[in-house]
Amino acid sequence: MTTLATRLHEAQRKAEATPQLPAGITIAEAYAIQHAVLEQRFAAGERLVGTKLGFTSRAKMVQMGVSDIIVGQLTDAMRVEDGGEVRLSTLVHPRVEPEIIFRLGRDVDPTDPLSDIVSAVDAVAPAVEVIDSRYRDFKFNLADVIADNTSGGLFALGGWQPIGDIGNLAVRLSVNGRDAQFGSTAAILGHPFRALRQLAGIAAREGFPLKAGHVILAGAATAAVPFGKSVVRVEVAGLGSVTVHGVA
Ligand code: OOG
Ligand code: MG
Repeated sequence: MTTLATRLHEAQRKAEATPQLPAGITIAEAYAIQHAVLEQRFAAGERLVGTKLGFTSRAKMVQMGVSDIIVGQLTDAMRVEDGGEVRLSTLVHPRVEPEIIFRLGRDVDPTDPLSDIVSAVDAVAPAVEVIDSRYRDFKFNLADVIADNTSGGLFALGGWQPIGDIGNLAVRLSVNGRDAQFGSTAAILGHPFRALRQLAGIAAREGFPLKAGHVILAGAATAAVPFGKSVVRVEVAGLGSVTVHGVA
C-alpha cells in the first residue's frame, strides 16, 4: 500500500504518468492508499482545506466510464486565486470542469445522524476544478481513481455567496471566450444538496473530517475538457464567475 501511495505521490510531484494499479484492490484499500498519498503531502507541509466529490453527474460518469460517487481531498497547495495562472508543466494531462463549491460554517460529525451537513453549509461559490489523473492516458478503474485522490489537481473559486435556491442554476464553461460546456446544477444528483449528503455517508465510512471552514467541491455538472494554454472561465447563474489562465 505504501509503495503504491509513494508511486502516485511521485507521479503527481514530477508530473509523470504512471501505470494503473494492480487488479484486485478493494474500495476500502483504495481509500487507504489515498490517505497515505495525502499523508505524504501533509508531511511536506500541505494542509487539508476540504474535500471534493466526483462522478455526481451523469455527464462525468459517462465520460469516464465510472458510476460510483467518490471523494478526494483538497489541500491549501491546490488552491489557485481567481484570475490566477496555472503552470501546465506541473501537471500530467490536465482537464478543466465547472463546479460549485460549498463552505462549512461549523464542524460536522459524519458519524452522528443528528449532525446535518446541509444546514452546516454557510456559503457557496462558482468554482473551476483542474483535474489531472496520474494514470497513463487518463485511464483508470474505480479503485485506481480513488487511490489517486480522485484525479485532484487544482481548484479556484469566485466570490462566496449566501445559500439561496441552488437547485437549477445554469452552468457555463468557456475557453478563450468560446462556450465549451453547458449544464445545470440540477445535473448534480438532481440537486447539489444530495451530493453533500452522499459526502457525509462516505466521510463516515472512510474517515474524512468535515470541519468548520472546509470547502467542498460538489462534482462537475458537465464533462471535463482538456486544459491547454488558454483562459478558462466558469459562470454559474446567480453566483458569478471564476477564471484561470493556463500558461506554459
Ligand atoms: C475523476 C474526478 C471526478 C468530478 O467532478 O466528477 C471529478 C476524473 O474524472 O478524473 O472531479
Ligand atoms: Mg471535479
